[in-house]
Amino acid sequence: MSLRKYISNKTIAALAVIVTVFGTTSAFAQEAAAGAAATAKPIDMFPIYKSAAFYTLLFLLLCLFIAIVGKAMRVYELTREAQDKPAGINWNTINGVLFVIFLIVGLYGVYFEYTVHGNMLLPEAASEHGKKIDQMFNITLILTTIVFIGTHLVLFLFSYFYKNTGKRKAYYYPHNNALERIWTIVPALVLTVLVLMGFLTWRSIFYKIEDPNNKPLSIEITSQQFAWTIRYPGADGVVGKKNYKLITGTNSLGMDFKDKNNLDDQMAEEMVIPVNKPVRLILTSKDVLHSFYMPHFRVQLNTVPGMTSYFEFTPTITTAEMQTKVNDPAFKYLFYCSKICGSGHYNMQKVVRVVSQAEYDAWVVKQPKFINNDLRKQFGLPTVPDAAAPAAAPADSTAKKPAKDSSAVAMNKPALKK
Ligand SMILES: [Cu+2]
Repeated sequence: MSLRKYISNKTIAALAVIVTVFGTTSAFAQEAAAGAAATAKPIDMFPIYKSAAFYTLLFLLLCLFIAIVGKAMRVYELTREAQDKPAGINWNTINGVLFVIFLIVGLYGVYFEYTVHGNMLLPEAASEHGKKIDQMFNITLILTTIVFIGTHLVLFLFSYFYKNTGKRKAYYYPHNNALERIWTIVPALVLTVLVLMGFLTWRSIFYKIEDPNNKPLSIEITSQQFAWTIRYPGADGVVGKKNYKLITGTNSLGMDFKDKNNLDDQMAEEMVIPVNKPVRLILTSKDVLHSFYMPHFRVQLNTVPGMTSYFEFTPTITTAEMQTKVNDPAFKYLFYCSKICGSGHYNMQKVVRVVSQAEYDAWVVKQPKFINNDLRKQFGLPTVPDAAAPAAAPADSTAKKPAKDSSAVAMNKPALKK
């Protein structure tokens, strides 16, 4: 017998497969039994489950399994064909049933996402404009869910009910103007409404009419790799000018102390804001693009080097109130960087505390000033004897100035004039 004939002999091939399978299985079983006998305690599989190689092998094994099943079926069909018997497997029915299974599993997945992961959504918005954003989010979610479920029911059930049975012939239906109009106009109208809502909400957030009786509190936030600097305006309510050319080891923000508005500016380790009072964030960056992100307040805006951006919002729920709402006494509002800005990006977060006006007033006077004697000397200002102490006392006499518009932050301008 030639080698070719020897290999194609069915009986021998089948025997070889059985022997190989039996041999490998028993070898593995013996090894496992020996392993179990030698080591009394079970093997720690945790590091294996964590490795990528394990899942790669598992995936390859699954592919191999599918390939073997596929090949076996092909052989079965070819054998029936060669023997002039009718096809053994009705693929149309199998495909139809698979479509229905996919529909059921998929819809269960949607239900799971809405209930289990839906519970992990952010709590209610803690700011005035945040309610509008949540409303838009919910409307969009409801509309898309209805369309999603409707189209998927139609798609998969049609595939099941109208599968080829050999008894029907497909109806040739190339064109229908009425249908074309409906599926163009309806989505266009829905999208127009959604886009307009977004546009109007955006305008209401970014183009506010200032209430003279409730002027916003200005807070400047400067981002850098990988930290935030929070600057409060001090007693004058105005955040002073700064210039990147003045940045030194002692003057990390490059504050221009020739601008008197800078003399009472304070630094803070956390952002403390009074409830129901508008806050005007002045956002700048020292190096690369970062993104200022306060998820609970639905606030997010990039901080861009060389340019100042503003975001005004009004917090409506204090930290203590939110702790009761989410039933977590350790709850804290935070702000983050939401732009992948480098290796320490994950570390860019700070605490936000929303408190009553009285608590805020008591806190803010305790915050230290940016200016110190080194900076005073540098800018030719008279030094004060006890500069090390935090500025609990009222601001310097030089800093007294009536509160004007807080938009006095004009980066670079003084330097360019020189
Ligand atoms: Cu960042």
